[in-house]
Amino acid sequence: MASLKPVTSLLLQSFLILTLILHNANGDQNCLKVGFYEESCPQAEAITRNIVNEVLAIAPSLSGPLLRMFFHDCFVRGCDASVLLDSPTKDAEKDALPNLTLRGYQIFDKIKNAIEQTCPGVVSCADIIALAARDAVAAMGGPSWEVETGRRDGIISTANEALANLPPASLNINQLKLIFQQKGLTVRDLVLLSAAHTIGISHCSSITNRLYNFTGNNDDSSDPSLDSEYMARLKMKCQKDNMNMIVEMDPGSFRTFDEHYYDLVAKRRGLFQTDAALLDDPETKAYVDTHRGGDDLSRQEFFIDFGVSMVNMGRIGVLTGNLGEVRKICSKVNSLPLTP
Ligand code: HEM
Ligand SMILES: *[C@@H]1O[C@H](CO)[C@@H](O)[C@H](O)[C@H]1NC(C)=O
Ligand SMILES: CC(=O)N[C@H]1CO[C@H](CO)[C@@H](O)[C@@H]1O
Repeated sequence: MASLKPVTSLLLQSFLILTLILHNANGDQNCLKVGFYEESCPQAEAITRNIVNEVLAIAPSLSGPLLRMFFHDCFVRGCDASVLLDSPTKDAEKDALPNLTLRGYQIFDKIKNAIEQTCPGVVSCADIIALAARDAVAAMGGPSWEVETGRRDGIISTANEALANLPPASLNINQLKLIFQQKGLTVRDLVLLSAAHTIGISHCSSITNRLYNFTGNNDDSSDPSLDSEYMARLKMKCQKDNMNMIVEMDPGSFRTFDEHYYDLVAKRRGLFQTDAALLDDPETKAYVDTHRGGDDLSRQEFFIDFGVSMVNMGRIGVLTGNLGEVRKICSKVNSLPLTP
């Protein structure tokens, strides 16, 4: 017995050392972590939060775009701020059709400017998007969570990739599950992240087919899965000849981040087919059912779950370590590629 002991402890020791080495090799340098800028730019998170709060105090309707920007960034090429890049030839992600309705680019410029003045060249635009999304949710009465940082910015942005990777509002549950799975997200993440539609607005153009052209034959057909009373109301707001109008995503509380989204979905009043589709899978439906008309406890649980799924989304395809760059201006790569 006694002679075995040193061997065991030696093994244990080398195991610990090995773990430490492995951890350092891809831990601090190459992984996301909470508080990545603690030493290099301790003010980064507070600067972001203050500007988001300032902007939303004046224009709360920008909270939706701030949250949505994170989704559009992460689903196309990973969370690398490629969504913010300008293209001289107008074929960047922001030029693709789903973007039409993205707003708030100037807020990122404002935050980036302020941070660059304090710690130049340190904080990535990709991290600013992740932080601003968290702060926007918190500012609307939603949860807050610890945001992992350490992302670097990408240098490529194409409209085609945005089209190929952003889910259209007409997807069914299987297509939705597949696209989330391809991003490394779970069915649970799907039902949680969809609840982002508790804030913000939609343009009528995003639901026109659901109201007037459901079969695709221009025959005035509407989606039977949408509550008929609600359908009538939407048709009043979204008349065929005026698809630039907007509707609230969660009528009455579109500026409050709450659990009410699940009430709507359960009542067949989710705005998009993708919202309605959450009733078509046992796991997503179960989450909707336990969180509709929820009490305090259920709301607390949803708030925690939502933060977890936002962290998961924030890990999609990230560039860390020496990959990518830290952009000086969020809409431009630091140096143009050396191609003719
Ligand atoms: C599940 C697939 C999803 C689809 C098909 C989808 C689709 C859409 C569409 C069509 C709009 C309306 C755009 C407009 O017409 O103005 C919208 C708005 C919005 N989406 Fe999603 N979305 C999805 C997931 C998400 C996720 C994961 C988030 C964030 C975590 C998100 C956040 C938002 C927000 C906050 C708005 C309101 C934007 C505003 O107020 O301007 N969405 N979404
Ligand atoms: C109706 O739907 C079909 C199929 O999606 C589409 O090709 C057509 O352009 C739509 N019509 C209108 C008026 O949007
Ligand atoms: C804000 C923004 O860049 N919107 C662009 C979205 O895409 C269309 C083309 O599909 C452009 O015309 C918009 O300028």
